[in-house]
Amino acid sequence: MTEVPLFAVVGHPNKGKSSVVATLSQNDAIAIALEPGTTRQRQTYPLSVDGEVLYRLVDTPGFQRPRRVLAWLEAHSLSATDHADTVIAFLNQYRDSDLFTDECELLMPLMDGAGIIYVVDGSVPYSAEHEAEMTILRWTGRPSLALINSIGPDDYAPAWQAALGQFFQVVRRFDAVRAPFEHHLGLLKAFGQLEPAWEPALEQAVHYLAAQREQRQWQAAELIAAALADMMAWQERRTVPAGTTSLAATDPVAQDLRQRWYQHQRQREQSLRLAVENLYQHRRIQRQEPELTWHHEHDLFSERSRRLWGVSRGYLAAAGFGAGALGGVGLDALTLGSSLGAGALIGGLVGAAGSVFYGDRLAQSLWRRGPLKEGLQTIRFGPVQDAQFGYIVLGRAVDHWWHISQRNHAGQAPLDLAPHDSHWLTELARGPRQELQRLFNKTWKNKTLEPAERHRLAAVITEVMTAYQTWRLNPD
Ligand SMILES: Nc1nc2c(ncn2[C@@H]2O[C@H](COP(=O)(O)OP(=O)(O)O)[C@@H](O)[C@H]2O)c(=O)[nH]1
Ligand SMILES: [Mg+2]
Repeated sequence: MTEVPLFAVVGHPNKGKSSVVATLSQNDAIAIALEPGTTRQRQTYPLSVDGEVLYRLVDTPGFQRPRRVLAWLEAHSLSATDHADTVIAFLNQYRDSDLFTDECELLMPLMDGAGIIYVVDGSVPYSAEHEAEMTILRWTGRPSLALINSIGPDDYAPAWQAALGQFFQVVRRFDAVRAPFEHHLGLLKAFGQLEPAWEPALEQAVHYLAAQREQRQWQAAELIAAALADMMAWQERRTVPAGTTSLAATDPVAQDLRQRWYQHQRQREQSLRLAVENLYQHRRIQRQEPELTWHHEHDLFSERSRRLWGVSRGYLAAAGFGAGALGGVGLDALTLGSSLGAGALIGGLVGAAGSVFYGDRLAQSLWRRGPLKEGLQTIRFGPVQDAQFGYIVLGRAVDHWWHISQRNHAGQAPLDLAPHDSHWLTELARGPRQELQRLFNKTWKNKTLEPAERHRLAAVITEVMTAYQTWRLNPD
C-alpha cells in the first residue's frame, strides 16, 4: 500500500487556510469565517474517491506568536543540523501547556509527516512580520509549497513571490474560491514533484479526480434526462361525474388539477437541483433562481419576457420557431397563443403557486377529457406538448449544472442563476438538436422513455453541456 499524502495548511489567521482546505477536500462544511480565530484546533479532512482516500488535509489555527517561538528555537539550537529536532523539542515542551497552543496545533502535523501548504493573502502588501513564521516552517525541514491566495482586489503578488521564494520550494498563485479544477490538479502534481515518496499516490489522485469529474458530468446528464422526461410527460388526472366541471379557469376542479400539475413541476425541478448539488458534494448552497411571474399581456417575443425567461431571439430561432421543426405540433400551433401558453407554463413553474396569470389558450391546450363511462369522465391536465417547455427546463438545468460543476467548496456567495440575453442553444449542432427534438416528441406521448432512449437523451444532454461551455467562453 502506498502512503497517503498528508498536507498541513498553515499561515497567518484569516488568509484563506480553511478556504484552501475546503476547496481541495471538496468539503463545504469546513468553517470559513470573517472573524480570525475560527479554527482553534487542527482538524483533518480526507479527500476520497469511491471510498479510497487519495490525500488528507489538515486545517490549522494561524500563527499567533511566531517571533517568540522562533526566539525559543534559536535559543535551543546549536547548529542548522538540529533545526527539525529543536522544533520537536519545542513541541515536547509546550504541547500539553497553555502556552503556544495555536503554534503547537499547527506544527504537530508537520512532525507527523505532513507536507506544508503555506497560505498568504496576495491582496495585502508583503510585510516582514511573516518572516518569523516562514523561518519556523523552514526549520521543520518538511517539503513545502506556498500559495498566494488573493482575498481582496489589490495585487501585491510580485513582492510576495520574491519573499516566499526565499523560504519555499514552490510558490503558486491559487485562488481558493475561483481556481478552476485544472489548478487543483496542478497543485497536486507540483507536490508530487516536491516529495518523491508521494509522487505515485498524487499522480493517481490526479487521475482519479479527472475521471470522477467526467463521470459526474455524465451522471448529471442522466439526472437531467430523468427529470426532463418526467416533466415533459407529466399529467394530472381526476375522475368526476360528467358535466360537473367546465374546465374554465375559475372552475375549482380545474384549478386544483392545474395547481397540482404546476406543483409537481416545481418540485421536480427542485429535486433535480438538489441531486446535482449532492453529486458534486455541495450541500449548503443558497440558490437564487429568478421567481418569474407571468402576465398575460406579455408575449414570448417581447423584450421584457425574453429577459425574464433568459431566452433570446437567437434561442427562439434555434428552438425551431418558424423553422417548422416542432414535429408533433404543427406550424399552425406556433402562433402567439401557444407562445403565451409556454410563458404561462414557465410562470407557473417558477412563480408562486396560485399567483400566476395564464392565458386561457394554454389551459385549453393542456386539458383533455376522456370518454363518458357510466356517468363518469376522466379529465387530465398535461402533458405539455411544447418543445419550448423542454428547452427552457433543459436550459435552466444545464445552467445550474455548469455553475455547480465550476464551483469550489470554499465558495460562500449565493448561487445566482440570473438569465442571459444570448443563448447556448445557438452553439448546439444540428444533429444533436434534431435528436433532442425527436426525444422531446416521444415524451409527449405520455410514455416514460425506454432505457435506451433515456440513455440517448442523457448523451444528447452531454452535447448540450459542451455547447453550453463553449457559449460560456464567449456568450455574445
Ligand atoms: N474573495 C475571496 N475571499 C476569500 C478567499 N479565500 C478566503 N476568503 C475569505 O477570507 C476570509 C477568511 O478565510 P478563511 O478560509 O476562513 O481563512 P483562515 O482563517 O486562514 O482559515 C473568509 O471570509 C473567506 O471567505 C478568496 O480566494 N477569495
Ligand atoms: Mg480557518
